[in-house]
Amino acid sequence: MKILTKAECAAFLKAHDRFTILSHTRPDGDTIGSTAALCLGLRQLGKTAHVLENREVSPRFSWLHQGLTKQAAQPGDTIVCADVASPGMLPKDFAHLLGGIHLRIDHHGSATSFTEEELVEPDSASCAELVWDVLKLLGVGMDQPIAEAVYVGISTDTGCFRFANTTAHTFATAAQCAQAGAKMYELNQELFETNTLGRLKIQGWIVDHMRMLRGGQLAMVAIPRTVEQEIGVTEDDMDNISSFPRTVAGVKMAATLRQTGDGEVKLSVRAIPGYDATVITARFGGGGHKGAAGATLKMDLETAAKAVEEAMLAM
Ligand SMILES: [Mn+2]
Repeated sequence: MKILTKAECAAFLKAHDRFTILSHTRPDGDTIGSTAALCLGLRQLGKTAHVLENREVSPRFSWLHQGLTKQAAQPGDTIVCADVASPGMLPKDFAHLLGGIHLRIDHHGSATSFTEEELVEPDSASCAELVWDVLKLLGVGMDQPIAEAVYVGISTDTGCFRFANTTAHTFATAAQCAQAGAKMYELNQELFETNTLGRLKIQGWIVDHMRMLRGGQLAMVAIPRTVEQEIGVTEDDMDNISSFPRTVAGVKMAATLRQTGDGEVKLSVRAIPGYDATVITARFGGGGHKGAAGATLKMDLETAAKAVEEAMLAM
């Protein structure tokens, strides 16, 4: 594996002509925005580029891939993945490409190398701003579709410029998006100011059932599958729901447990700067960032809740 600078990454892209671009499983705005922007930028340079259709993309983001997808990579394609931190983050549909991925563009600090070459900048708030830096080096002009793809990546990975990862560079890139005509008000309304009824209902349930520990500094909630079924929430409704209990005043760290199957619980921990969410998830074989981390627990919900509570109180 070879580590590239932005300039070397640009040179690599310039030297190839036919691209298949991969996004990650449970795709978020950054992986969809990054792959869309990269595809559009390469096409602007006269290259043949497609994103590989990711069947997990929700309607919130699928419009960004419209007109860019193909069903399968062809032999001889240069394969690039964006915002994919580890082989485990590739969708199952893409697993057969493992070992044949040429380039990875990413911003995850905890990443595992699994491609021939990689450009990884952990200080970059989003993968999308990194992709744009590389495209700019190639002489790509920011048009409205590229601007909106980059903006969706940046804004979703920074919680609309509120998270601690937001930098001056993040704002500078967003300013270029604005200049190029990205409809920021409409995107912000849709991505950050709109709730589904299902999401509001599960938030209501969380408010009624979360437990406050250590004088209100820690919060935790365990959501049985039957509750999700009764309310009728979709995965889209539950997207990033774990950041909700963290928003209660005084809470430094919050743990959300979802019963995802019989004997399987998904744990998500959110923490403010100065606290490390991975301290909790590492105990259960998980990982992530200090501010946001996760793990899968092979136990029933009650046992899992007890174990997580013990882990939090042991901090
Ligand atoms: Mn990202």
